Amino acid sequence: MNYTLVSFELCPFVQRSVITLLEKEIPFTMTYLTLEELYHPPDWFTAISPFHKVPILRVGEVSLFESAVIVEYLDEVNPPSMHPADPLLKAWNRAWIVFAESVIGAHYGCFTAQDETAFEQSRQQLETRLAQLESTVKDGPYFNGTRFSLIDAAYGPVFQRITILEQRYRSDVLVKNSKVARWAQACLERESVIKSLPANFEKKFIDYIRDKGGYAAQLYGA
Ligand SMILES: N[C@@H](CCC(=O)N[C@@H](CS)C(=O)NCC(=O)O)C(=O)O
Repeated sequence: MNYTLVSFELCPFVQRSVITLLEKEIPFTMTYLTLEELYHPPDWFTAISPFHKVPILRVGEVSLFESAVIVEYLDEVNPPSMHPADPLLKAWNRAWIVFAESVIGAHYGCFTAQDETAFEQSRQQLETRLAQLESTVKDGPYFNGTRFSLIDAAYGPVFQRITILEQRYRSDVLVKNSKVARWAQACLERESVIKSLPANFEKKFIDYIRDKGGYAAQLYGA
């Protein structure tokens, strides 16, 4: 099967699919939307993306949307599965993959905050979310132990972004939650997670924050 992934370079949701494709050694091609095209989607993109969001996975004539669904599809048709085999544990993993979107959202709120109040609100939300996550993490190094799973592919991208910004400013949000911090480190060191980042990602990410202006730009963009 020939897969094409429609992407935007800074998107953590796209990266989930890239990590899954790399882990499974599935060949694929990428098409990138620019930031301008993401804000003002061209007709070809609105025709295949019902919510005008990336990622889109083109599978023949079908355009799949929603990153969690895309990776489930890739996992199902390209065994062995990257989910745990036990149905209850699999459902538990899926539930916490849904939760990842709120971690990504809280972190997005931090690095796009226009004023200090908005920043502190998002920061607080991120801390709450990571503390909730802490209670779910076991012995590691990955969420399910020694085996890298779809849930690690879901969190790896947000751990990368949190780490980049923590290194530029505050350095406590991950460290406060030691089990999450250890899990994050294992994900950061995973080859597929590293390779899923586009070239010069950190510079592009910081440029994006700087261009958004406001409080976060002062904090992280210098
Ligand atoms: N729930 C979606 C979220 C995808 C998403 O928010 N993508 C962002 C880029 S990171 C996007 O396309 N934003 C454009 C828009 O919201 O119009 C998924 O998991 O695929």
